[in-house]
Amino acid sequence: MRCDRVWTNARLATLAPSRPGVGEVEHGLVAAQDGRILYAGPAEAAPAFEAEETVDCEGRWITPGLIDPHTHLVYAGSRAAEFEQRLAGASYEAIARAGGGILSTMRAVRAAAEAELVDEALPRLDALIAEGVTTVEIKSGYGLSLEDELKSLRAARVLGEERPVAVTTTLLAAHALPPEYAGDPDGYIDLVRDVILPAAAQTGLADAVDAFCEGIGFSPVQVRRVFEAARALGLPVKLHAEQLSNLHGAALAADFNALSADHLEHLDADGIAAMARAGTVAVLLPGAFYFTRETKAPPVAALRAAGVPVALATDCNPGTSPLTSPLLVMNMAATLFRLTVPECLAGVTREAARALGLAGKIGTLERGKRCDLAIWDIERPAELVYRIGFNPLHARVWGGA
Ligand code: DI6
Ligand code: FE
Repeated sequence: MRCDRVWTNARLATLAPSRPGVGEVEHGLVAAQDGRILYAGPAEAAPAFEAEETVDCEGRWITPGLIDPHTHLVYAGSRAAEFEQRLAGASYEAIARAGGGILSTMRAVRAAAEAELVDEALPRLDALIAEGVTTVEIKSGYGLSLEDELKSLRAARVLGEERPVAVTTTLLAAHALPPEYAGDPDGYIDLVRDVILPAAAQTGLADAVDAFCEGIGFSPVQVRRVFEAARALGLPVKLHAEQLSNLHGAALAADFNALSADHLEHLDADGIAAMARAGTVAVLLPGAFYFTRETKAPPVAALRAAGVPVALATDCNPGTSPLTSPLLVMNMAATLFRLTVPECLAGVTREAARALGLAGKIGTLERGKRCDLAIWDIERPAELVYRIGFNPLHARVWGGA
């Protein structure tokens, strides 16, 4: 059988749901044609391929390309000074209420041209790519006006053209209250619903809609209004929920068949049951948990028992998770949240794809999926989770190339 490329002499972690654990194949082979996986499985069961190019993996491990399903990669400026304030005792919420936090990044984003946003985000994107990321979700949410939210989404799209990586975009206009709407959050929600959301939908700049449901963000009633508008426009939703307190945001998200509810440290049993019924993915963000010194971990055992799929993401953002390492995310998820190695690997591949609504297209080594591979210099998959600050990526393949 003819094909473009085969990778031989590899050990595979297919993450295919039909196989146990990481879907290990000891003597594996992957074949690609037209950017898609034609075969991934045991070499002895493979058809006889006639490939344009054969890559000998010399026993290395191949996993699906990694997927980061929750980032705020597009922003300007730095919050290192705020970090120093926090080290001196100020809380994240106190800094936010004093006009710092998200609003300080908003000022920098508003002042930046689209090309500057791209330039500032590229090193962060490159750091993800260097660890095998082949798909990344990027949110707006630091513009907080029509013009600046669309500018941020355009910058995210440009990032996907500048690098060999798939970018999905999320409109997070309901992230914080901009100063021109101080005292009038419902007025800002009107703007999001009636102006920003329709514009993002019409221009095709948003693949999904997100909101920050929190005391320092927006109330469940306000989030519901945003979600109703998203539904009317045919856009899927997801939610920052139960990060700092329990406002029952996850259940609200599940009511709208959300792709995911994210953070979830303060999630309760009703929220878990609602997510399980709706098939809403739990996206855990151990970087933000670590960086804000949160002490209440998300209810991982209960999520597992209820069969809620669990994904992992960097939450890369300047305020609570200045993190661009999916490998460190896996280590933190194992150490801080007690995920197993297969759960960590599924969290950055198969379940991350599901959290983006792309489960049929990416996230596992299975026939028909886009040929996104990460090839690692490791002896066993646990090394990807176990080591800290070490990157064993040997090569990365995006769309077969
Ligand atoms: N939750 C977070 O952790 C980030 N946004 C959100 O909704 C924080 C964003 C920031 O501080 O800049
Ligand atoms: Fe976030």
